[in-house]
Amino acid sequence: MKIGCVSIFPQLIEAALGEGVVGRAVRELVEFELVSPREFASDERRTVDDRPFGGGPGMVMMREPLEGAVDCVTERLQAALPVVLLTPDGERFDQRRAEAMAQSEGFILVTGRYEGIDQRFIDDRVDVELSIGDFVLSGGELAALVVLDAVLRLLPGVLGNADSTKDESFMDGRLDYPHYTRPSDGGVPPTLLSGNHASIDAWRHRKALERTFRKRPDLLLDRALDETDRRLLNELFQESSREREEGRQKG
Ligand code: 9D3
Repeated sequence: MKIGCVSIFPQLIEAALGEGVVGRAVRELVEFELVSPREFASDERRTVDDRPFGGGPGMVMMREPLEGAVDCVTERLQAALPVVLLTPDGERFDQRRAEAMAQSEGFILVTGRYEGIDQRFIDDRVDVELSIGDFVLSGGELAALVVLDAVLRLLPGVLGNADSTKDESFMDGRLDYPHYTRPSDGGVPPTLLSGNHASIDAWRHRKALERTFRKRPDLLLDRALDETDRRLLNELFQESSREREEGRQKG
């Protein structure tokens, strides 16, 4: 896989890539090129931002240094890769997108600072705009690292444990079941200590669905449910209606 990254704080990106699962992926499995727009500023002071036409607060990132950096990364990677801009007004990044990106040839992440980016750079060069959620960061670098982490851990050979991402795509669209470890005294659901793997699987399946229903019912809305899930959800719904009814009677 080929990944390019454009940022005026390359040290921030680099620091995070030194360690852990993602660091190893980048060193061993990814052709990675990191370039700062400052290298493509045209003045002595390496200016990459300027005041907005029309006035107003804040500064705007200039198009030329960004274009120079994207061209440089493209040249070094020898591939025409999609340019992904991290921006608060992008489409929401999610697991589905991470999976698609993990199966691609690669991409170039572009991060911004300041109030915004010259719209002409976006119009001419950006293929996808992504946001990691509805909160305000001080720049796109941490968002780019979030995207990198989510994508790179999906590459074959990154996790060490080849099974654990499979299990995730099986559990896709719902929350995890609760986990327990030693000591086994008290509070551990007896099924988990029974050694009966069919009933353990059934218990985990039901708990995963129950947690999703209680904490993130929105996740159940966009997925197709099979027969077992529909039956379990029906039971959970009846149970919670009964609890609500009892609550009302007690006051
Ligand atoms: C007043 C308008 N602001 C938009 C909410 C301007 C602005 C604030 C913060 C523009 C850029 C930023 C820096 N954030 C990112 O670059 C960013 C981001 C984010 O702030 N939240 C969630 N996802 C992302 S991806 C990039």
